[in-house]
Amino acid sequence: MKNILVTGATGQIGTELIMKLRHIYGNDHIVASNIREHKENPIMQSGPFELMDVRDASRFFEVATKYNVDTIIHLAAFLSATAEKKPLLAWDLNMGGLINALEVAKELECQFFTPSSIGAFGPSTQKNKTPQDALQRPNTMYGINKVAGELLCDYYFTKYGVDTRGMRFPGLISYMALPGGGTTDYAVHIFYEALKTGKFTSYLRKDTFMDMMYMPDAINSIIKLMEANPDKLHHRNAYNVSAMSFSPEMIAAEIKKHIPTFKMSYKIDPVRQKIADSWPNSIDSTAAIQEWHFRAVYDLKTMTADMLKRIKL
Ligand code: AKB
Repeated sequence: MKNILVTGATGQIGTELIMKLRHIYGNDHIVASNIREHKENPIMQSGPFELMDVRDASRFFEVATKYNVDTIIHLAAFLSATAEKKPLLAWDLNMGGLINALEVAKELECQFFTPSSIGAFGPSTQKNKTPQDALQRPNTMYGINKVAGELLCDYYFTKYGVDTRGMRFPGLISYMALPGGGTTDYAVHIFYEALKTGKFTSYLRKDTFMDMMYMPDAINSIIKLMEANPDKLHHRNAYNVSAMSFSPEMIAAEIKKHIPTFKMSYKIDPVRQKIADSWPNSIDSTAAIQEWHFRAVYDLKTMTADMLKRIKL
């Protein structure tokens, strides 16, 4: 990885990933791109930035060629709850953007990463310790996009030799940039509300288990997977990765250890509850551990303590 183009750069993953990549590979070698500018975002000042709609194939080629990129990290996408509200737009952005990104990677012979998700599984998938190779019949637009995306990445690898790599991310928890439009977002917002108001209303039932990961682990995993020996990667698109699995009542209890007056209430959003119910409770990361030594450092306890320490209101 020498010159890396990151799409969806001002989002939750992009912001932290770009800061880290610029630190490792040098500011000028990491090109951030997004559909709009976010002046306050730290990535806008620390290196090259290009306005780009990933659905615009010729602009994608233009930006990638201008910076002579050899790696594309394609993050621009709608998350699950937004995709469920706007399914046609989600298809257009999530699939249209991905095929353009893969075409550029093919033409310019780039290494390629795009995230999949626990959303690539559905209600008929084994719920606990979901294996790497499990039934994938999601019933959400996001899930359909993710499964099609995994297959498309496999296709570009086998047919054109594009070095595609991916992970099925769980909910990602971070303090630098807020998530937007996801089903797992509650696990970030709860910290801000706990610190601001001392209370939080969960839109998911208290016993809804989902996989999660703290952002530093997610960022390190992306870099580790991209630097892994290609000969060892049998699953490529995409690896199950998880650091912890918890429910709203469990994270509330952990926050209470730091803020004893914290109060949790529940007002269920049927759309997000239905999505969460269709996803696994916990996935099995064995293939990622075996093939490229995936490892997450943070668990619920250490992530909670760090979030509460680092959030600046
Ligand atoms: C979402 O909730 O949509 C995402 C995801 C798990 O893919 N955070």
